[in-house]
Amino acid sequence: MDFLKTLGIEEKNYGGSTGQQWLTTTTEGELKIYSPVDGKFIASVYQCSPKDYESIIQKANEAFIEWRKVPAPKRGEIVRQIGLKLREYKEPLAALVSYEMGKSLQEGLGEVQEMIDICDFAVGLSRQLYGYTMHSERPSHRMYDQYHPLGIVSTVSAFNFPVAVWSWNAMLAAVCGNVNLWKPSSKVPLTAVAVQKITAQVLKENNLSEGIFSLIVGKGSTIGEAMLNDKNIPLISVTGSTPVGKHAAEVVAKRFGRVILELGGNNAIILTPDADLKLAIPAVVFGAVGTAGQRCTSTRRLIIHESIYDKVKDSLLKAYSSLKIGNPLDQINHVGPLIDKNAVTIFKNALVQAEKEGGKVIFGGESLEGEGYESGCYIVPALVEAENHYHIVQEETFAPILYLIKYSGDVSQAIALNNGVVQGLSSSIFTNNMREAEEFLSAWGSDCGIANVNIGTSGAEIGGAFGGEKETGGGRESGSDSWKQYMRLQTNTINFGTTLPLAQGIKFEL
Ligand code: UN1
Repeated sequence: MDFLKTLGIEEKNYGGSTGQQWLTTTTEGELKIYSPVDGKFIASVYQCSPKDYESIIQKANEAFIEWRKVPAPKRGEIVRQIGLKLREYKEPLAALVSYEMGKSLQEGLGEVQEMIDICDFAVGLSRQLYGYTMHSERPSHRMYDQYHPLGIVSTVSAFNFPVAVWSWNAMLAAVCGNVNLWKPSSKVPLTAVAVQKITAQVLKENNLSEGIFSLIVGKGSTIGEAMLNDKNIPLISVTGSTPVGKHAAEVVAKRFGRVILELGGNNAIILTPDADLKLAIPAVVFGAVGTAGQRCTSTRRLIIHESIYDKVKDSLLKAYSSLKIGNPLDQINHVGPLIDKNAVTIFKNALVQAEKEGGKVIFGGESLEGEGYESGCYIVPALVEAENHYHIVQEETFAPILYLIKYSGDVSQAIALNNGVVQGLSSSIFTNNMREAEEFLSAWGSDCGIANVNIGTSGAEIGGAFGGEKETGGGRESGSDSWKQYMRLQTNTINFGTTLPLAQGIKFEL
């Protein structure tokens, strides 16, 4: 495992850092990380104590006082160097992402590429933190708005994108003048430790203080709760399940903090009679089985017009039969393991429930045993004929289950099914019919944060805003103008005249 050495991962690692300095607590429990790829022990990480949390916050607050004074393009220069450093470490970091999380090496490389891309995006952004100027209603007055940093921005990331989601938040937050605190998923803390060490090199090379990029590995019940309740953190970005996000939203709202929520998705692809199946079938299969169905944007429902239903079903059965399942570091395989054995149980239970509700599993569902499958986390992706209203179809099961749902009538019927769930992250339509495509994108079309035509639901580019509506939480990360959430908007009015006219024409004379 050369990549562990290259990344500075020891057999035992500390879980708290303010930059280059690491906190040395060892009494809060040790997370022993086993790879879902082969079940082998990789390394362990010590969790932080509430006292560690306090000292990290103190350092971060001190760092913010200075960091906010650094001109934004100079902050961008630091982020540019982080992007260069990530390019240097792309291969080993991708290998660790794949080995710790279980996604294919190609997807691990893609995830690190997303980090690099968001660095480039943030560098450009550092010269474009634009506000508006307005014309004042009063003579000799100038009015404009500007964006200021918030303070400590904290990112709580999920296991499925162990590094990219942090970078979407942290790189934007950093050029905006904030300092960052990262709480990674306890299932994949090693990649976070590795990234912390990479960023620390850049901070050291630039003689920057501790506290600009901090890491805390710890329990949700202590550290997570402390963060949610802490007025020192004006913004928390949470990626995770809907119940986790709901709790975070409630707690943070009580103290008037801000949240960016990127929660569950239940993403559908619509196949209309005009769909080009040469494009659609690979997009559906990648969307459903890529990352073993563990992306927020994974395709979970396929809404197929009855006139092409049998044809689509046959093509999918054929495609699924040719899937190679196994070690994701071996490029020949399409599908790797689920994150852990608990996820396998959840996958199997979902299939049982789907059948109970009247669904029919027409492919897959088995777990794999024997040579190469020792971790017990490998399963065969499932195809299930189902109806949209089943309870299990309404839920996000974080596994490769694709529900085939038939529709009749026109595209509005399909859109109603697409929208007929509580989540609202990603959605797609495959059609060559311009009217169908435009209706899908219209105000009465898809209600999701992402709506695509003739491409799948997953694999969003970093340049667009990423997030969704309804129980997906409403937050936006990454591209477009998501950066505005990491800043506070201030309106400034300046009187350069010799009188004091009041707005709204009010007369007040002394
Ligand atoms: C996630 O699953 O949390 O659109 C993020 C995609 C990736 C990001 C997914 N760019 O599939």
